[in-house]
Amino acid sequence: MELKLNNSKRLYKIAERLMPGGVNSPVRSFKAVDGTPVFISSAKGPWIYDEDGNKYIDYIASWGPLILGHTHNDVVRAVKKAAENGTSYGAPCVDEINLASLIVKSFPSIDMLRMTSSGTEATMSAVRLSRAYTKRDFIIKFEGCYHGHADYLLVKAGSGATTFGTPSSPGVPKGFTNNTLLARYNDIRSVERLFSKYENQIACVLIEPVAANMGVVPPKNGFLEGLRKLAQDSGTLLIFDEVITGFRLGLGGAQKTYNIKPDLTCLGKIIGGGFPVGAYGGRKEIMSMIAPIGPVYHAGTLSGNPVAMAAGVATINKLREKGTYKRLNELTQSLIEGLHKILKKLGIKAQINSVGSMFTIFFTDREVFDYESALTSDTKMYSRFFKNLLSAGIMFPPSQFEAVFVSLAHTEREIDITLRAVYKALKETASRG
Ligand code: HOZ
Repeated sequence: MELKLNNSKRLYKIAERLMPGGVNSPVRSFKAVDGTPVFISSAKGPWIYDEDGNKYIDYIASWGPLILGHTHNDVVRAVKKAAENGTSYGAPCVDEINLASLIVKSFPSIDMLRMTSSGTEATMSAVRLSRAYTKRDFIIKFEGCYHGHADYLLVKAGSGATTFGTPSSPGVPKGFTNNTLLARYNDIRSVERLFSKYENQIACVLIEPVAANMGVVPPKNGFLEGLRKLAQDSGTLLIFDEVITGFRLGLGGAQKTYNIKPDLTCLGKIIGGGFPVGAYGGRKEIMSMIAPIGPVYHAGTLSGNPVAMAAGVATINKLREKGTYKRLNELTQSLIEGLHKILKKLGIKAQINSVGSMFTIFFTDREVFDYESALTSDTKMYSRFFKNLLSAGIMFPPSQFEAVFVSLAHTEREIDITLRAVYKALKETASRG
């Protein structure tokens, strides 16, 4: 059944004249799935509504932040109250302390942190800090991991960079990436080789502890432990980019799940409750190098913005209620089990990688454990699946190389509707193969 999308199409034509690709962030353009984006008019709980009056069960969740679902009452109330008091002060406010305390309480590796306005700024600033702290220049990143769009991190980067075939962006002078060393996710040998080649020269190992920007790729047993040891032995800082996993996998993020203590942690998404926020933090001794108490510069007019802080505090307070993650993970598990059954019934070869309440379906018969294996998936098939699902009222990410997010607003009812839609969508996807 074709969706009626006249208004979205009309709006997209206007948007295309005003913004590259009609959007302010590439993956949401639907280009990767050979379509044009739906324009959203409102959202509530697990549901999202477009400008043509269609409604969808949303599994994008604004790419991760909306773990409580859309327009959660507590968050909206907190935001309204904060905004009525003042939208930005450029001066300290109490909710900065409240949010920072909640983060410190949840992440034992963080004594002190600094707020930013995005995850990109958080990773950029954490890398700068690691270089200043170690007095070294080289950094290690992993193929397929995405850490925002700082120049020297756009090397074999995941997310939109992979989706649109430019994992290493033009416009980045070679000199800017000369100090970025690439290793393979889940391949500790590739990291060991770099450590022996660049002995005592590596400032940090930067990683998404659960990769989620080449689709979801969990760490194999021992991989994160191996990184921790290599970094420790070489005076290198281990930086966990938990922009996606922070407060998604549990209150203590992936570092709690896998019991590894990084030196620095980057956060974003959920800690802003749907507003633009990032943060980086770690041991006091390292964080004390940040201006104004140390020489490493970092600043931001909207860093610690009172409305964003209030949204973050309301979100985390809700997440701290008993049984939250258990319910979220069980619900996700029932969706994933249903998906496996459908795939089996229809004889479709696919891998589902999942951790907690996030997962990705890869249309490949290979195990997906790194960038290369993620790239074996049939993106054309994903694109057909995405479109069939959308027509059935289910919004999955419009790219193979992203994560599906379940929220606390989803219930068994939405999971049932989703599974029925998935069955039809996959049947059609396979029959038109
Ligand atoms: N980089 C985000 C996904 N990993 C996409 C953000 C967006 O388009 O909103």
